[in-house]
Amino acid sequence: MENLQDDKHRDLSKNKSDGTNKFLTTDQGVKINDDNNSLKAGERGPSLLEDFILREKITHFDHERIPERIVHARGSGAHGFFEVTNPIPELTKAGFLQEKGQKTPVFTRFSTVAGGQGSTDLARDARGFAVKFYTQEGIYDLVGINIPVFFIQDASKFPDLVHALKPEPNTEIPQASSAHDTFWDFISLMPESMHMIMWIMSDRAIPRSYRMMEGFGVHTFRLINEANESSFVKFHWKPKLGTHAVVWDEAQKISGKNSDFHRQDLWDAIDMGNFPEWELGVQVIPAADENKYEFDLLDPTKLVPEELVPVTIVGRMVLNKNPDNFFAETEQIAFHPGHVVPGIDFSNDPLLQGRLFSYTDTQLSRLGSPNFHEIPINRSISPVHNNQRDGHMRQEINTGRVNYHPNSLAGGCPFQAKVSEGGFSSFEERIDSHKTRGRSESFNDHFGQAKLFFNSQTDAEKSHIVRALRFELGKVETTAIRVRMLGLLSQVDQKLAEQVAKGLGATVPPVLERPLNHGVSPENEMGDQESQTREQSVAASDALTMVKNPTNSATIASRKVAIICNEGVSEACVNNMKNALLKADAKGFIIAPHLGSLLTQENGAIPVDFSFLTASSVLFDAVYVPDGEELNALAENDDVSEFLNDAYKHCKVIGADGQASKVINAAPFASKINNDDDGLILTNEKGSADFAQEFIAAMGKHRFWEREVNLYN
Ligand code: HDD
Repeated sequence: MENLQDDKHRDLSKNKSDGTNKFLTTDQGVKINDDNNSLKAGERGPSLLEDFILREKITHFDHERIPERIVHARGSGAHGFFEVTNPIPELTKAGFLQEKGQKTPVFTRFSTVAGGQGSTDLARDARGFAVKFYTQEGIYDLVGINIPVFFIQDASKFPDLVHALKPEPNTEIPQASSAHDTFWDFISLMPESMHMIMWIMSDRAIPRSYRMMEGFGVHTFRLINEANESSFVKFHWKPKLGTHAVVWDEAQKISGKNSDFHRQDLWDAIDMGNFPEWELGVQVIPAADENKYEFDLLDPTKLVPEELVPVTIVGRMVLNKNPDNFFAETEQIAFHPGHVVPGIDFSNDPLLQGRLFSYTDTQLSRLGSPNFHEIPINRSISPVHNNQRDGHMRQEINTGRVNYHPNSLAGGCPFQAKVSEGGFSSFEERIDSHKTRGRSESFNDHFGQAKLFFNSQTDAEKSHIVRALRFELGKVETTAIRVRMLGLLSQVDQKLAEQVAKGLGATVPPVLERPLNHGVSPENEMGDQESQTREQSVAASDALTMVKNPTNSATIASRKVAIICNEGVSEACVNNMKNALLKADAKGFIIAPHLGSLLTQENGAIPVDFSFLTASSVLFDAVYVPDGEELNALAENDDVSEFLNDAYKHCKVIGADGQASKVINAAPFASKINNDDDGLILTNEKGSADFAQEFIAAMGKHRFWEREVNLYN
């Protein structure tokens, strides 16, 4: 019997472009006649086991999920390219860094660390920044984060850190949040984490967009040149759009309004042709300078201040294509810090050394097979020839009978490559030492750079750190953990600790004579190595703040402005602002009490993008209320008040022209307005070009922190 109920939707002409017809088939290629009904013994009878079409479909469905990543489960990625702008052959023989203009395809995946796959994008967390370079010499993965340091110094503590950070095992609460007892219990006993804690409590941990984050390789790596000379290197990604964040109250609200905020932001930007771009920079430390600094280059809780070693830009990365299929590409991509190419090598950083084991191991259980390199997104573009064979889901059909080396039957093929032929050889570092489980004394300074980071922040940023710590420790139920944390914070900055303590209704304990050190238990606070605070040769660094970050400029490219309108809105005002925003590469969206369109003052109609139900201030960078006729109704609308109040509270630009100031003056924050507030742009004029320019210039200053109560100063 023919079963073509969907005949009326058929358009076979659309399906011929790739030369195949697009009939529905089974996985074995058999055309399916009815995909809507299972095979039954009579129309009202039981289903038949014989129905291979039903069984195949359900079986495949039953196995559609693979284990999520143990950390970094939630992420988004995109394709793009890396282009060399400043070749560095004198430092590295890596083929993809040799010539100006040389391009290498990349796939980049951004992620949060703690939450599960369906968790919110706006958690307070580090963000993964992992780049796969498909070079002519094989795959190179730079698997970094948006923070230049890490919590721990030795890989053996990573499972403990992650156990403590993830939801507590008895309740599986909380999701994607470090604000709970087990995390802070662990941290309060691990003073080496204090530098990273300062970063995580700063606004770096709540980025405005993946496109507005710096990226860091964290560890010190090695570059090796043709002469086999090695230098140490730190990798940096610098975003073209500057480094920006949201505020914590905003982050929590975004999590409710659109928990896919960062994922959608990345997708939409690429979809609209606003391709995000970063510069790749290197800090190069000559081998002879290995022991020159007050910190150890091998200690991943330390950064190299840019004042000591400047960042040299070597190229740029542009992400210009969204994946076609999230699962096939973003989910199945397998990164590994051990995927390196000749010219790049490892340092002895004990965290990096442990990572070199972990990543392949995790892919084996996550992707389920040693053949994960054959999944299209993971495939090298340079040819792969070896004697690795078989295993689950093997794709390659290797021919011939020789699957070993050395051999004579295949003429010795595939051959080993000499170094001069591009063969990888590890840097021959001389090691003359005792086998030990110890940790170098040069790793003992746990507070020097935590202070450097904190002292580099502006007052507003310090205040945000106080607020974040009050929030996080305020969620901790065990008093002893809070007190231990206050003790550690006081070793970073006494006033910081006191301000946090005030919010917790606690007092800062006196500093222990010998502070806690590497992971000691509370009963045995005297470990065998002391932690110290070493004077830093750099007291403060602008590269470490977000407000004064050198990557920032007045660009508002790709920013979103909410234009709050009602019936009778002035089309002239709306168009004036929309056009000015477009010229600045930003975009205005019409938000109104209802969807559809609005009748304008000029008797035209403008389409509405969002209603107050589906939009919220936290999803936009600034708010504008244009002149119009039904402004009293807007002024009395609770949704509008909340919209404007949030924009004000989150220190965003708010503008109104013509009669629309009355809407601002009716908002709850009106009594607090300070005449010096440069983020409030109000004019009686209607639709003036100067007004729009002033609004855009104010947006270029990003946020107006003066509105906040400062908790530090
Ligand atoms: Fe890791 C994933 C970055 C320490 C073990 N890590 C993972 C991802 C990033 C990082 C960006 C996600 C990659 C993706 O998008 O698929 N990890 C870091 C950084 C670290 C770090 C910058 C310290 C400097 N990681 C670290 C240690 C270990 C791991 C010390 C284990 C000893 N990381 C893993 C893992 C993951 C992972 C369990 C989970 C999924 C995956 O590898 O592919 O193997």
